[in-house]
Amino acid sequence: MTVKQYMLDKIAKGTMHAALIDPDKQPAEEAGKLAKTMKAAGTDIIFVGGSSGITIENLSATAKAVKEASGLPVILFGGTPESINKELDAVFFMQIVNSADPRFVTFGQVMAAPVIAKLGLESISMGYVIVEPGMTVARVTSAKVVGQDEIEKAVAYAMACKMFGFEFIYFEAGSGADRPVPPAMIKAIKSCVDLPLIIGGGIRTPEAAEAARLAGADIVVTGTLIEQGADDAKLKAVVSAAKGN
Ligand code: 1GP
Repeated sequence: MTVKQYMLDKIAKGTMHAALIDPDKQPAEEAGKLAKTMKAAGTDIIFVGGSSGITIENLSATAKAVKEASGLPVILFGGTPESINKELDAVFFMQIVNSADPRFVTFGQVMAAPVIAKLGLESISMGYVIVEPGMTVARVTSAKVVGQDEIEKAVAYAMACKMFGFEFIYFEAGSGADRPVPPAMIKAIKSCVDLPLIIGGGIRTPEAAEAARLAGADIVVTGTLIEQGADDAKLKAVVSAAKGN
């Protein structure tokens, strides 16, 4: 089964939880342990990637360790064209739709496409929109962030993603954000655009995870909480709230 089909099957039954593991934040062995912990907490899929410090060495070692330790599918989220490798199960072929830097809109993807084809990796297209505060990813990509209260603009971005033909959309408040994507924005996007909707950035509590799910998120992503070494009970509470079980 493809990773895309795995996600669509899960989404058809309810909201998924994805754990984001940044290969730059810990050695691969430690990443494997985090993935195993997250699998026990109920996570459905592991996203690997980050905004800086990604190399083919740390990305491939992390993807391998995560897969071996958790048995969960591993999908590249972000990263660089040079770091794509055969340890990945799939790649989110992303366009940062509101980046003002063409490297993140087209040129990086043009570099990555032949590598993905040569390795025979599954590629899943995704429109990625950065919402205020945006954090590091907004700075690195020179994004024109969507304001927390700019709901119409967020919906317009989502509609454009649909018209571009993206398979998934991701609305991102930025890793470590003090405010996640507002539930009202999630609800408005979901009511206008029928694409699988991924929400991440600043989700660190069961309340925030539940709010994203109830507003219509199909996949809720958490990263910082995992990196900060939250205890097993907290991780399980956030994953359960994201999934509604
Ligand atoms: C970042 O959306 C993800 O790309 C996760 O954000 O680290 O704030 O959980 P956090």
